[in-house]
Amino acid sequence: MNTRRALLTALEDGPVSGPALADDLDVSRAAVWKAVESLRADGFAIESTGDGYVAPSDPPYTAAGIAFGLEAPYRIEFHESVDSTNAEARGLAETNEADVAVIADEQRGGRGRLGRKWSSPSGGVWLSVLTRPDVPTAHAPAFTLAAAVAATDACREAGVDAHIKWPNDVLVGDEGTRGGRKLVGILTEMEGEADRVCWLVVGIGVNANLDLEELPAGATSLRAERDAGVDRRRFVQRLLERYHAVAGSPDRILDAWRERASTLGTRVKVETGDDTIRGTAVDVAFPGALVVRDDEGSRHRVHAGDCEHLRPTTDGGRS
Ligand code: BT5
Repeated sequence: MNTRRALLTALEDGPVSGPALADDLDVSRAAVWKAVESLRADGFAIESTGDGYVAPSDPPYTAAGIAFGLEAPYRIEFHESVDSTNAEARGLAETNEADVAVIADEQRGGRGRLGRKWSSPSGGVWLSVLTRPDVPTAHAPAFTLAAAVAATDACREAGVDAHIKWPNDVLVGDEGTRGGRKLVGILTEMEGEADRVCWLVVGIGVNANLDLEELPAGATSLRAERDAGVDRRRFVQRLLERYHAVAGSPDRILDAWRERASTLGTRVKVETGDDTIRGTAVDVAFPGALVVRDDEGSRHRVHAGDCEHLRPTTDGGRS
């Protein structure tokens, strides 16, 4: 662990003195001082007191602030503005990094699926997690489901009653024909080698502290839904902690997804590119296929596509 990270970890347990830390880490006092200064430069205002160094009471929304108290094993890379956190994370994948969360306040070229654009003004949570899970490439869609579960939980904890629409949308409300107002979008990208995942980037975009005027029609934000902004630092910590926990328990992902999904039990229209399937969504199958029963009673497994909810459900499997 580098000195900066070790210092952040040590500060979680209260004041720590420079000499004690230098001893613990077997580094020079100058190295400890350098780490303190580098964290301060990152907005993490460590105080020097008679008892030693003390963490700021209100950590900022920066790399150091997010890393402080985070119970997930990701290195945090924070940017004020980037083209796309997914593109940044892919760049890191080429340099053999793993377990990094790239987070930005603003994206200038945020990306959706199939070349679509993702509006990403300052104030949102735009985040991509780079991991190297040792699984077959065919399992990659399960990580999209895990991200949807994690995002739903983080939004619910923030007081917004979110639910999942297959495969990758987190929505609020059921009105209209599309299944609700879109709060979160997820874009998973990966590279495989010999049928094993080499790297996986799960991009999660949450409309956090944004006004509806800043977003496309049909979108909503945490701030609009709860009439107050969220603490993005806490929100991101919960999101990363949930993602780490859910993605790390592959046999529980499907059940967790089913419990939070509004798609199951709903009449849907799914566009797969070559085909349009109408029917009732009856289940989700590993690693993420939607099972649709059409009006003739035939079952279809849909692996990718755009899903429209045809009418609101009364019993659709929401928790
Ligand atoms: C998605 O695509 O929903 C995936 C979005 C992933 C965004 C994250 S942010 C961090 C990471 N870095 C990136 O560059 N991307 C990821 P899709 O299902 O194709 O939905 C895209 C459609 O949603 C657009 O065509 C718009 O209609 C709509 N849309 C665009 N921006 C939106 C927003 N901020 N909120 C809600 N809807 C939006």
